[in-house]
Amino acid sequence: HELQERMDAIVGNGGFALRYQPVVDLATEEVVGFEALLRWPDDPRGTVPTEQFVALAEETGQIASLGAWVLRNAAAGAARLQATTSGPAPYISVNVSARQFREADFVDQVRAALDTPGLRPGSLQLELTETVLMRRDKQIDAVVQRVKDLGVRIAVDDFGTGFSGLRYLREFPVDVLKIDKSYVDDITVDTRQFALVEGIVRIARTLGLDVIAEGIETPEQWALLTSMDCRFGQGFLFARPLVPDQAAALLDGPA
Ligand code: G
Ligand code: G
Ligand code: MN
Ligand code: NA
Repeated sequence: HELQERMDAIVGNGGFALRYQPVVDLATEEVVGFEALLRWPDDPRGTVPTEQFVALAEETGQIASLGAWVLRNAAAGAARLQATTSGPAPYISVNVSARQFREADFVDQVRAALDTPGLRPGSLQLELTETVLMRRDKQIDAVVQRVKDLGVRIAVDDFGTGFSGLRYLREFPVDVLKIDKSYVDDITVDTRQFALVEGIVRIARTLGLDVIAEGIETPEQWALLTSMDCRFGQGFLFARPLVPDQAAALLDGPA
């Protein structure tokens, strides 16, 4: 459990890193927001994959302090990005794991993040996976409602990869569907995959939800998504997860 000890030390030193991947309006390529992505800090022994240490942190309970660190730092990073632009304020989207969502002080952590000086009201979004929505109960519903009341938007991450059915879309105050990369990958070669993505886009529009296609890597994928009126996207075609200075460079400068 060497990794576990190293993680404790890093959280203690505030030493993780965040990258910011732009979300763009597919019609205009304008950056409308960023997804905060957690990275193990550079160390001589190489970098640990995020899935791996997030999963470990969930098992050990360290996700509580790690998640709090992410929320705080993503909010501070977003406030700095928003201060660099005279254009519309980009939002910040933060991944929240199932166990983090159940921490007793989660709503307080969100409230604290929203109190970050300079962070524009309404510019925080939380990404929940279908796993969270699948295991919904009174506690989860109450937490979602409380963060929604604080003006936070709720996105369903990795949409289409869970076994959650669609019922929660009717019962749950979701704002955004993020179409998983695995659906986007084959839309240019597989007409069934194309039809599925088109169907998701239509469901989102009918329900009044925003939709973001994830993992766009080619101009052909971009063109097809635009042709089906998928409004937003992210992926390596537009930008990889960026350090703050690179992210700021994509925004209009100060007036
Ligand atoms: O950035 P990357 O592709 O390596 O992310 C791998 C996985 O880790 C993704 O599923 C992503 O949602 C998750 N992830 C990235 N950052 C965070 C974070 O801050 N908190 C949580 N819980 N998961 C994250
Ligand atoms: O589970 P989630 O959707 O949060 O995962 C986001 C992860 O996907 C991030 O780690 C990010 O680095 C990765 N990612 C984002 N865009 C692309 C892309 O175009 N191609 C690939 N291979 N990975 C991507
Ligand atoms: Mn995500
Ligand atoms: Na995803």
